[in-house]
Amino acid sequence: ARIIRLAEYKEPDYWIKNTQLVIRIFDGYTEVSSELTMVKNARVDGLPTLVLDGVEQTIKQLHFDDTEISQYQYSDDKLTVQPVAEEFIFKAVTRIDPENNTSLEGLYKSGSMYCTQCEAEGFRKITFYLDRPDVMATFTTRIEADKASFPTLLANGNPIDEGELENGRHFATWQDPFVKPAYLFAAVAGDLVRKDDSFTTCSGREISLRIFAEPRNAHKTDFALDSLKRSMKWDEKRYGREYDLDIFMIVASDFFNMGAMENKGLNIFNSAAVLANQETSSDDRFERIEAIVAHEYFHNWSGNRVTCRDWFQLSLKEGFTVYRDAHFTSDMHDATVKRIKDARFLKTVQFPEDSGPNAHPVKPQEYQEINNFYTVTIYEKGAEVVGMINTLIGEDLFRKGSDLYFERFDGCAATTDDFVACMQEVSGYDFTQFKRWYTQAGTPTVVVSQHYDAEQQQYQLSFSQSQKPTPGQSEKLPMVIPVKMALLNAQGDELAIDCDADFNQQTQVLTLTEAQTTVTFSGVSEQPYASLFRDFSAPVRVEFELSEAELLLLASKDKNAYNRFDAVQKIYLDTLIAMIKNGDNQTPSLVLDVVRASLADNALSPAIKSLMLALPSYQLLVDSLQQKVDADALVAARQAMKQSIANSFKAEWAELTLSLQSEQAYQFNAEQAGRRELQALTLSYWAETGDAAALDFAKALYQQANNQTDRLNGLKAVLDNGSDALVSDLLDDFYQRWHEDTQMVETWLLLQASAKGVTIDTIKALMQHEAFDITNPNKVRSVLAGFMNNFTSYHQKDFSGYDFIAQRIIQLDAINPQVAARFVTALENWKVFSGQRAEAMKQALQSIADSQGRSPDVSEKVEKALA
Ligand code: B3K
Ligand code: ZN
Repeated sequence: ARIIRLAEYKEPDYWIKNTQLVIRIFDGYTEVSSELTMVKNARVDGLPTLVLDGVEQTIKQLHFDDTEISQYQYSDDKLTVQPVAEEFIFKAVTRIDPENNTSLEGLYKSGSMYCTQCEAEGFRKITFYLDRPDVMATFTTRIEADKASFPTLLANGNPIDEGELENGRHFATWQDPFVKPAYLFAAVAGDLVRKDDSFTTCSGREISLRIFAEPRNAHKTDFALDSLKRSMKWDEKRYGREYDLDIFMIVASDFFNMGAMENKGLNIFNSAAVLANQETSSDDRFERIEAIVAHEYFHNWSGNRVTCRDWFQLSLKEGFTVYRDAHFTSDMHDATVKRIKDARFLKTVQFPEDSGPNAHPVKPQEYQEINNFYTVTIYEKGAEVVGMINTLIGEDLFRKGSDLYFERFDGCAATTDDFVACMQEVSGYDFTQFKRWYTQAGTPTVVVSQHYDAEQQQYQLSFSQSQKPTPGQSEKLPMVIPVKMALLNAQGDELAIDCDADFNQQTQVLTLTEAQTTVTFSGVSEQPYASLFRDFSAPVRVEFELSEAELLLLASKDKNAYNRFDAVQKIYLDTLIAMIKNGDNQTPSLVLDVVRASLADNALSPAIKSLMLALPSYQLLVDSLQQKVDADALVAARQAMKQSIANSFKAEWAELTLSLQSEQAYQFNAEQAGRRELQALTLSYWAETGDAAALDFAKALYQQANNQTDRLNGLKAVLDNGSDALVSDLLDDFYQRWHEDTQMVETWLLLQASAKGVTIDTIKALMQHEAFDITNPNKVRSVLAGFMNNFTSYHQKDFSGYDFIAQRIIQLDAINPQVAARFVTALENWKVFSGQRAEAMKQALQSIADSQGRSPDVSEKVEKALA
C-alpha cells in the first residue's frame, strides 16, 4: 500500500488562485466544467508536469487556455499534463455519477437531494484538482438542475446570480471571496424548506442565518438556529472572532458519514446532529447538537480562515476546535459535568486506542488512508493537549496567543508548530519538550507515592512517569505533565503549599518534566491527603495506592468536584478489579459506604450525583484492568456489584425515583437534564431489584412522557428488566407512533441493538426490517455500533459476535469504506482479551484480511491490527 509521510511534505509545483465551477445535474449523470487559474510555484525550477488528482472522472474535454490538450495521461487517480507557460487556465469538462455514489464522499445523491462531502479528499471525485489543503483558491460555483425537482441550489459564499434555463431547468451562481482549500467546498441541490434567522455581529453587521431541511423536518430546526446564535456570540466574546460572510447556511442530510462538515458558509449536517425538538430528542441529543453546531461554526476561524498545511496537521483544527466547543458547553451549562464526561470519554475510548495497534500521535508521521485518522486521538486527545497549553501559561496569555495565531495565519495553511510558536511568543514559555505531546503516541503512566515525616513536618510526593512502546515508536521520552493539585487536611480544607518544585501558586499547578520527580512540601503539620490531577489536568494514567480512609476522604470531602467524582470511581474500579482477580463477587462494604454517602449528600447536584452513582462501563473496566481480560469474569463481577448496590438501597432508589418526578414544563437546561439523568439512574437500580412497582413506574414514564428523555428513561428500564411481552408491546407501540420520523426510527433500532441480552438473530432481524437501509450510515450505526457497544451481547460466550461483525464489515466495505473501517475498532484490541476469545477475534480479523477487494480504509486498519 502507498504510505504518505510527513517527512516527505513538499509544496506543490503549481498553485490555484481561482476556481470556476459549473455543475450540471442531469438524470443519470452530472457534468462538471472547471476553470482553474493556475500559476507555477515560484520556488520551483523549470516547467514541471502538472499532476492533478481525479477519481472516476469521465473526460470530455481538457484545455490549457483555449488550446485543447491532446497529450495527457490519466491513471491511478492522477491526471498528468504538461503546461507550456507559468500562468494559465486549466479547463476540464468531465462526467461523474453521483446517483451511484454510495461512499457518500464527493458529490452524491441520497433520497431526493444532491450534496457533497469533500474532506478529506472527496473533491477529486468531483473534478480534477490539486486536492490538498495548502492549495487555497477563491471559488465561483454555478449549479444547474431541473427546477421542479431541485428548487434549492446552494454553494459556498454569497449568491450572485440566478435564473431560468431551457427545458424547465434553472441555475444559481455563488461566489466565495475567501480563499479556501477544496476540502471546504460544498454544493447542494434539493427540494428543501428554509428557516431564517439573523445575527448582528459585534461590529454591527447583520448576518442572514438559514437552515435548510426536507419539508417533513421543518419543525425541528429552531434549536440549532438558537445554538448557532449563541455560538456566534460566544466566539466574539471569548476569542474575539467575528463572522465574515453575509450569510451562514446549514443543510440537514439524512445520509452522512459523520456528524457534520464545516464547509465555508455552508455547513452540511447529518440530520441526527442538527434536527431536534422535545418530542423526539433527548437531553443528551440536545447537548450533542448544540456542541456540534458550535464546533462547525467555530471552524470558520479555527479551520477555514486558518487551515491545515497538510493532513498531518489535522489536530491543528480539530483538537483546537474541540477544545473551543468544550469550553462553550462548559460556559452554557455545567463546567464540572462537562469535564467529568469528557475525561470519562477520553479514558474509555482514547486510552484503548492509544494502547492498541492503531495508536498514533496527535501529529501522525504517516498514513495510508487519511480518513482513518479522524480519531479520538486527533480530536479529543488533541483538545487535551491544547488545554494543557492553557493550563501552563494561563487563560490571559492563551487568549493572546490565539489572537496572534489567527492574525498571523489568516488566509494561510498552518502547522501545529505554528500554533505552539504563537503560544510561546506571547508567554515566553519554552514549549520544546512539551511538543512531545504532538509526536509521541501512547498514554503516559504516572506512578505516585507519598511519605510523611511528622517530626520534620515534611511531606513528600514522588512521581515517576513512563510510557509503553507503541507501534513504530519504541523509545519514549519524558513528557511535560501539569499536575493541578492541593493538599487537604482531614476536614477537606486546602493547605497552603510551600514546596521545592516547579509549582505555580496562582494556578496550583505542579509541572513534571523528568522521568522521576520528588517534591518536598514543608510546614505540613499533619499527614495530608493529596488531591492530584484535579480537573483531569493531564491525559495520563495515574497509579497512586491509597488507603480506604484516604479514598473515602477524597470521595466525600474533596472540594474539587472532578476529583471527588474520580475518587468514587476509583473505589468502584479498584474493587471490581480485585473481584475479578480474586474470583470473589461479594461487594465489600467500602463500596456500599461510598454509595450511601453520595446518596445522602444534599450538597451534590443531581447531575454530579448521577455521575458518581453510575458504575464504570465495561469498556472502561477492560482498559483499566491492565492484564489479559476474562470477559466473562468481568461481566459477572460488574453485574454482581450492580445487583448488590441495587438491593442494598432498594427503598432509597424507589423514593428518589418518585421524588425526582416533576411537573415543570420541559426545557433543555443543565438543571432539568441533571434531574432527569439522576432519575434514569435511580430507576435503573430500582428496576434491577425486580420490584414490580419499578416496572410499573417505568412503563408509566414511557406512556405519559411529553418529552423524549423521560420516554427513553422509562423504556430503557423496561428493556433491561421487563418481561418479553411488555418489552415487545412498548417497542411495537414506539414504532407504530413514530415510524415516519427518521430520528425516532434510528433511536428505535439503537434501543434494540443495545438492549440487555440481545442476540445475533435479533440483530439480523433488525437488518431485515423495513426500517433498515444498509446504504444509510445512521441506520447501520444504530444497529451495528449499538451491538458492538453492547458488551455482554457482543462478547457473548460462544464468540459468535466477532465473525458476525467481520462479515458485516466485508459487506459494508463494498458500499461505504469509511463507515466499514470504523467497525474494525470492534476487533482491533483482540490482544487485551485472554485465551480462545482473543483467538476468535483474531480469526475474524483474518477473515477480513483474506477477503477480496478491500478498500484502503479497511485494509490499513486490519493490517495494523494483525501486525
Ligand atoms: N471536519 C469534519 C470531519 C471530516 C471527516 C472526513 N472523513 C467534521 C468536523 O470535525 O467538524
Ligand atoms: Zn471538526
